[in-house]
Amino acid sequence: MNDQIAKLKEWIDNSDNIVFFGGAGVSTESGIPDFRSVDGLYNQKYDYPPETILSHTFFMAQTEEFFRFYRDKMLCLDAEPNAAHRKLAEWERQGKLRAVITQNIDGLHQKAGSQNVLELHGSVHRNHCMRCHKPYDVQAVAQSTGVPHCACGGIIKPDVVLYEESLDTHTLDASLRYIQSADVLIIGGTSLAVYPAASLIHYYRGHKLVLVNKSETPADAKADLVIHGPIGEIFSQL
Ligand code: CNA
Repeated sequence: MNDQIAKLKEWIDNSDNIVFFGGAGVSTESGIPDFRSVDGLYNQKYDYPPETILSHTFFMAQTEEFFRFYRDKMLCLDAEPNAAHRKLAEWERQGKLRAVITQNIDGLHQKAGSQNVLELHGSVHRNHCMRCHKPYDVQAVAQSTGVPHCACGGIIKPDVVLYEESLDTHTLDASLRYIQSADVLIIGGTSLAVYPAASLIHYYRGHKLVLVNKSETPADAKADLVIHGPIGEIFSQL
């Protein structure tokens, strides 16, 4: 492990075109649970798996149950960035990192100081009325009960990309461009199981593809460097 971390450090020290692509595993050390390494957690309290509850069909059909789950599991407003978020923000400030591309919706990269964050799946911090499109902050959802409503009577919907919904094309295109031209691409804390986000890594053309994950991923065989472990702990050594 130490050799691998030393190798990664060498690549980072010598690059000014690092791109990071991450997922829920980046925030577990901040106390936010991911989906796939906590099997069965949601089933203790909910009748459906998270992918079902967080789908467009479920949102439309069982809106109140959606918000019960969403407030309980997806709104972790007291969470603080960990060493991984902070290191990425530091590399950006130093002119080494071009972009953070994330599947997370928790806003922790921005809280750590990152400026160029591409949120493929949106953010809990942005919400809008489905009828009049008035924007709302996260507190409007967090402090409401049942289904949150706008003054106009419309439902307030979080700007998160639910299963069955399409990704924002501008965010997707920009992410592709960063990955295509990256020197070092670090992929961290993602099971690479959710598409189309997971397919982004196929656009990388360089020779420094790094995977930092607690468990194996489908891309391990393709990577130039694989480090299995907790990303915050690993990044704090860089
Ligand atoms: P996932 O499918 O739950 O996979 C997480 C991966 O991270 C797994 O392979 C874990 O082994 C790994 N992992 C967990 N903790 C660590 C750690 N400390 N260090 C390194 N690796 C770790 O999550 P993905 O992001 O791949 O799946 C995509 C979904 C989950 C996206 O749509 C997210 O929006 C959604 N999600 C987001 C959050 C959040 O915003 N924090 C939380 C839960 C789920």
